[in-house]
Amino acid sequence: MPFSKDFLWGGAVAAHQLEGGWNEDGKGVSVADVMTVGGYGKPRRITRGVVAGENYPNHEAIDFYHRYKKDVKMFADMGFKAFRTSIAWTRIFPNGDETQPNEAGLKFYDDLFDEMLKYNIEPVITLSHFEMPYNLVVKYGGWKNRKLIDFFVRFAKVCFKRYQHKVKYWMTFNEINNQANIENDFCGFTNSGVVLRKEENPLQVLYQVSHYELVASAKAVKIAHEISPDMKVGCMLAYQPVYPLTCNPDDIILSVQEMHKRNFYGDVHVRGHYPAYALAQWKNKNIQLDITKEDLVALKEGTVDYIGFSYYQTAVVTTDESKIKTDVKEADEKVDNPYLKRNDWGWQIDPVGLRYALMVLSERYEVPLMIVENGIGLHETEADEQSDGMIHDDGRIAYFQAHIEQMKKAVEEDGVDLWGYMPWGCIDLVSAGTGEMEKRYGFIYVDKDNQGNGTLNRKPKKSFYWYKKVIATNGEDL
Ligand code: BGP
Repeated sequence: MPFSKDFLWGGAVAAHQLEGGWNEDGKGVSVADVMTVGGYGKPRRITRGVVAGENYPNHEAIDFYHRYKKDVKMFADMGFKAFRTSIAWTRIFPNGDETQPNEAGLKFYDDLFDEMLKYNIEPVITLSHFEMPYNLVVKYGGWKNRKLIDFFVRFAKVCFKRYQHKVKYWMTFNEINNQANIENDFCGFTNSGVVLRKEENPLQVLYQVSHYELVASAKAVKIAHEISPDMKVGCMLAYQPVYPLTCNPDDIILSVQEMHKRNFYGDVHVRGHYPAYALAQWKNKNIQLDITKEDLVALKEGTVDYIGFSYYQTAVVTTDESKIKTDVKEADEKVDNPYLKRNDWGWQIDPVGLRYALMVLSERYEVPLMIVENGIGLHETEADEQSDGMIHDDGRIAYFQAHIEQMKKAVEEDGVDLWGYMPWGCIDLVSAGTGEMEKRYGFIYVDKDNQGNGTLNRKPKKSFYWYKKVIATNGEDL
């Protein structure tokens, strides 16, 4: 049996994508609350403050805030051992810069964690998942400002202290490396509250913002360990391996350079210092950063206990310009992998890439790993229901079968120390990228459409029963 008996089978979500209740019980406005709906090829926009009728996707989301007891019960019915969600920073510190937390916000997560623990579901908690107080953007310019370190650390400390007896597994920033897309408004804004001005050097901003976040993360890790050595704090990376298109040595070098962009964050989080390739790049590009001696000590003292990562797809790079598509926006869509298919949103489906990611991360860092996101977005509506009243999401089942097979190999044949598997969007929720409901990932269908209409009723899909069997057999019966 490849998986240990306490393997954390479960599912993953993020506060702003499912909770709703965006202005209830003292919650402040977050960056997610000022995003518009977008769509495939149509990026979400950021409005200046909340604009009525524009920002609805995350305001109600799927109303988990009021329905969590029933949802957690459904997760328990599936046999979940773990459930990954995030704490909305704005429920705890509505503006981000106050000194006293909001008790009503803290209580919500106390109740949620109690509900999970009632069913022996282990909470796996991200502190900041594409979300932060909007006030910190308006007043301080988001993570461009060093002051954010203290605000985040205060928030982290309050959470660690309050939930130390309920939450063992933590992660600091969701997909911290996704801000390497800082030129893409969506990623820079949601990850770091950063709006890039024309006169600014994107790389300078990227690394300065990253530095402050890495220091904040390291300080949080150290504090968590001081509060309770039982708490395990990880980083969270979007891990998208990059393949060279050919064995042309120039393609190989390019693929390694592309991987540096992704590994940079893991390198600092796990090793506690900046890698040589980053120092060389900063020197060559004349990037001057505000880094103090104390910061470097903090990075060393706050290395992570494990790596949590999301895996959706791989990408291909080449130096052969004739193979690079010029009519697509997303970097991952520019070069096709002739061996792989893409989903409806252009994401390359590559189960073997998951094994590759596990091998590379495990060899590079020698720390335990946790897959905290993986899955496929599909178009599904109630019209797809079969006579048994269920949506037969066979495509999702096939996707997971193939990925879990590779996960098994990584554990059994490659010796990877894997703690858990938490597929993304285990219940349909608002897509981070498009702001739509239409890109569904769930084992559970939620009745709501892109315009925000629907009963919000929940219904198991066929994959619900399939995943239940997988968990019950500890991954033996796929
Ligand atoms: C990850 C994010 C999630 C999630 C997922 C799917 O990058 O951490 O928040 O949404 O991707 O992305 P999307 O919703 O754009 O399909």
